[in-house]
Amino acid sequence: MHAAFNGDSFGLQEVRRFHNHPLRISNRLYWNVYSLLQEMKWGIEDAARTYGAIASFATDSWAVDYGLVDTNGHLIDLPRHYRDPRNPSAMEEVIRRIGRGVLFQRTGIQLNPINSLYQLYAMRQQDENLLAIAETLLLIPDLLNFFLCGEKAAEFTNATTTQFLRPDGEWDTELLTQLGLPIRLLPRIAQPAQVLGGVRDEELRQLPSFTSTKVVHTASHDTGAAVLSIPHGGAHYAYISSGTWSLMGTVVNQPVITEQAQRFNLTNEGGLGNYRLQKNIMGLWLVQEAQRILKALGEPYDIELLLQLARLAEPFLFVFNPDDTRLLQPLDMPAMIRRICHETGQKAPADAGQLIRGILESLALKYRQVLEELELVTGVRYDSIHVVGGGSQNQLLSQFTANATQRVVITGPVEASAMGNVVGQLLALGEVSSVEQVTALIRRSVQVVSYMPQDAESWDAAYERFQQASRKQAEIS
Ligand code: LRH
Repeated sequence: MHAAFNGDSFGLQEVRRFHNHPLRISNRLYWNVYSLLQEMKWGIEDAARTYGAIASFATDSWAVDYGLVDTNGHLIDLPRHYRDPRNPSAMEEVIRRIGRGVLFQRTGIQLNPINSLYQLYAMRQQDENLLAIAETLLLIPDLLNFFLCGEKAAEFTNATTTQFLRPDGEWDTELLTQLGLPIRLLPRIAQPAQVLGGVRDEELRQLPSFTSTKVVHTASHDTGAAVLSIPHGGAHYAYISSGTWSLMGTVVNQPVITEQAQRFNLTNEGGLGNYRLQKNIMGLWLVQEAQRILKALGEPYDIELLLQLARLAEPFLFVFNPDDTRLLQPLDMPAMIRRICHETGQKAPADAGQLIRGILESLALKYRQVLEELELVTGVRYDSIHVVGGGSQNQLLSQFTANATQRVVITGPVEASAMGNVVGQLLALGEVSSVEQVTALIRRSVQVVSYMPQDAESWDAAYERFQQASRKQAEIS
């Protein structure tokens, strides 16, 4: 994305869009980070050709995944995908050794098999040889920054998602040592909204005026960036950063590390001068995977068509907890959902419309549950829910969310992470000077669409069924 700031507001133009498919080799899941780097470089070149001199650029990406580099700066292996099947058992083992309560209290982070801590532990169990030659662990945006500018650092917002950062913002070397994980891998921690360095990449340096382009640390965790772009009016609000995941939470000043937060398995992820008290919900991954299988079966899979079919399908045919760990990486999503329907004594979806409707209704009901948990933990009632990110374009889900929660849902911006990314750069470059200024700037730059709650009664009844099904799922899985 290219951003142009006129001192008052900013606009974004898409420069280049590319797929990021996981790569499965022998039932291991990787990210092709070399192809991401190449696409990024082409994107930067395209932007420089079209728009001329570029003041700065910054990278944000999904959290938790990392690459290991050796003393000569070689990437040792392709970064593993957080959905790699090795992680859930590694988490169980770490829990056995350290204890659930201790893990949460030391880090404030939700116990989730995707966290870097469990990935690193799995690596120690299965690939100790790779670990032995590693010098530095770099999360995905840190790794891409290293490729482009040669600097090694762990940007704070993303580093919190590793689950080996303490609430005071320092690495938890004691926890790693207890698990036999090497602390020599940890780079220095760098705060967001600061300049990291200049461009070292020889090809990029050949671009006009690129020798003065700065590489900046924005909030490099995409969710951290997305939440910076919420056009809120200052009142109490909850948010959903909606995409492959649904990240639902609220912004707090300090991590909330209480027994209740632990019981609800909430997380505290680092932001720009604040934290996000949040739950990571399985999100539109369920729909994306359903689409992949429908396509393979030669059935309709276009999202607009599926949403039209879902609109016409019977309401509440089945409801389920989308956070069932079996849904993290099933090879056949619709089959796994049908299995959950049978296990919970419900009718299973017979066609694509029913399937998609049930998924969206279940997500909305999950949002209600998480909203209730957030409100219990903070003691605050949230009058509105801001939905940002690609999923905010899904009108059916937005209406369901308003209905299930009986709160006003305000959607937009769609390109939330990109907007937040830009804001981090404007702060780093001194173009804006405070988070308050940022929100005013965002409100001037974003258009929103609101949804009013409807059908309270039928959604209340469905919520009862959702809770029953969730309890049953917890017994079985
Ligand atoms: C969303 C996200 C989320 C993480 C997940 C790995 O893209 O960064 O915040 O938990 O990806």
